[in-house]
Amino acid sequence: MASQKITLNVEGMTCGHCSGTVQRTLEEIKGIRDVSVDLDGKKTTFETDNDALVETAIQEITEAGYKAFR
Ligand SMILES: [Cu+2]
Repeated sequence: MASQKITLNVEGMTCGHCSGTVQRTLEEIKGIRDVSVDLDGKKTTFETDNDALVETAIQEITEAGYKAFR
């Protein structure tokens, strides 16, 4: 499968600590690369070639205490 750029909306981030937590959470998922988090824009983008990892990303962000959706 080709690499895709995914954007997720993330709600609940209020500061750089929050965005750093989301960033690290996503970087720990094998198969997700090039993570960036936009605190003001309330979103994150990353690259993956495994579409199933988008659900994993949403779950991990939720477990970290934020709300993520496509
Ligand atoms: Cu914060």
